[in-house]
Amino acid sequence: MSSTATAEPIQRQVRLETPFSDQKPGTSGLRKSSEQFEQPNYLESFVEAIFRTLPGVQGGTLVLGGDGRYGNRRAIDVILRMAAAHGVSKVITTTGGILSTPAASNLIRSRKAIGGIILSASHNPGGPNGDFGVKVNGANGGPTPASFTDAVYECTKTLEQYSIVEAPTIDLDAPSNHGIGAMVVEVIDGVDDFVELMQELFDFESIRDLIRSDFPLAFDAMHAVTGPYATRLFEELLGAPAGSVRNGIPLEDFGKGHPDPNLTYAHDLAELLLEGDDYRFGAACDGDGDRNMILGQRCFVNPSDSLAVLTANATLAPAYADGLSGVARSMPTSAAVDVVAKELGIECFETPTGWKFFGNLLDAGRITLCGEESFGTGSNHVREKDGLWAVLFWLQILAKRRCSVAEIMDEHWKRFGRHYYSRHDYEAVASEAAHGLYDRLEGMLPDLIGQAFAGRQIANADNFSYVDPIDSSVTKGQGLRILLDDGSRVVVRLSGTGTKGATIRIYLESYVPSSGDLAMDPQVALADMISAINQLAEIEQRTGMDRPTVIT
Ligand code: VG1
Ligand code: CO
Repeated sequence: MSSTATAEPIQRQVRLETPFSDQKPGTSGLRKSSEQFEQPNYLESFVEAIFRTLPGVQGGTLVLGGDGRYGNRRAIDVILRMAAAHGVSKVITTTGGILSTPAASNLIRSRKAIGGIILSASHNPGGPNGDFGVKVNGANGGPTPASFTDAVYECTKTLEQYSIVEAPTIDLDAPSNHGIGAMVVEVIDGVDDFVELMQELFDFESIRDLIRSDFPLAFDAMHAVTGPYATRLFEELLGAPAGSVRNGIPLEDFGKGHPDPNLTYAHDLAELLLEGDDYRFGAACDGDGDRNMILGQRCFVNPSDSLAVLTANATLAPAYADGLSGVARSMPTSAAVDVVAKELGIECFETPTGWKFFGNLLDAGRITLCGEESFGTGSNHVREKDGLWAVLFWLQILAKRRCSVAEIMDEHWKRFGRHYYSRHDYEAVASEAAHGLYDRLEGMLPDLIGQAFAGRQIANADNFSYVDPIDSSVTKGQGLRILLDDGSRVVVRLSGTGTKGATIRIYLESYVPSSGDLAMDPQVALADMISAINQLAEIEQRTGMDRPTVIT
């Protein structure tokens, strides 16, 4: 145990005029380029505002770690020294600073911490030319609500100094205990507690049997945070052969990749599963481990469908054997889960985009599972979406049902009907063009009702607004919805997580009952709606792009 006995706080003046002038109130944490984070006092100013705003800092326990990207270790060093200066009594951090977002959520809850600081820009690329991020989670383990981020923003507007101590950099190479002044720093293996939790939720014995029975699988960690977790889970505990986990070593620049588990950025894995026959199951997670993509042999599972399948099969996992209290999905996520919830007779909630909106429902016990179309699925076991949890859940279902992923999907659609679904992203659009397109479409909405659209009629059109069922808080302006008379719909949103220009997201959904054609290519099934929205919103004229950057 090393200790710096005299760690007196030093006040440093903040030189930047308004360091967060372009930080939008309401966004969770701060996600910017690495270059911006390297400006003098930039990280420190934001962290100061966090420590001034978070309840219980004096004498409290804090969880700290990140996805291993460039900037992770420097940020841990700065935050530890600032935590000591603010009277935090203990910081729990991890070997190599490696801690996935769901594992952090679990630690905050199990160690009764006041919250956690997670260093990640999630699925955005990393490295000196990539992005960095600082996320703050509260005592329930989940992303802090808008009221907290707004208060941090207010604080940064008038910030003039921050408080820090001088202390040698703590060695993160092995589990150990340290001290900075009176503050204890506990370095633990960030994988252990998470793996234990997974063993409580799922029947590892049955998954092990499945994997032993000629069931080759490929997991792509994308050189991001899930590598060490996946190696422990799949190769060491569940008996998958060495090499089943690909790109399993976390790298500061993610091997120059884009750690976003979708068909575009996890292309190598997608090709292995969709064009070859060597693997029965494939999966990938994002930079910080909260997203998941599920693939079967020649079968891609749409994330909206994944939530519906987990809901319909939940009782196959020990943790959910007694059934679910309810489910929730974000507004742009397809209504596939709604149909299952109706049949199960449980409540189904529709929330704005972003995991923080599930927090109140989970805390109140109103929902057990929830998910987003953006490859996010989770449950009440933590307060974040959880990529590896979703992968294990799928393996659990396959272990009990002993059929292929494609068969699970076919049977699901035969029972509940199919929600054809696709998301088209136009990335790095000039900000003015994107806002111009969005504002124009929003202005048109009232006049669209009753008009023809893709051979159908527009039944309703609005900008989604949400009243939280637990605390009655209202969140407005969450996305433009065009609802057609046959239940199909198009949603248009602007991304809140991009760092270059603006990203326009177009979500398309059309329902076919179980008696209809269930085997179409979604792009074909949705083709008329795709061209109708492209025309209506003048996408090509206004963005100069004749196709989306990413199609899911
Ligand atoms: C995107 C997704 C959203 C998700 C958010 C954070 O937001 O669409 O569903 O909650 O990323 O995910 P946006 O505003 O860009 O559409 V992560 O993996 O960064 O924690
Ligand atoms: Co993420």
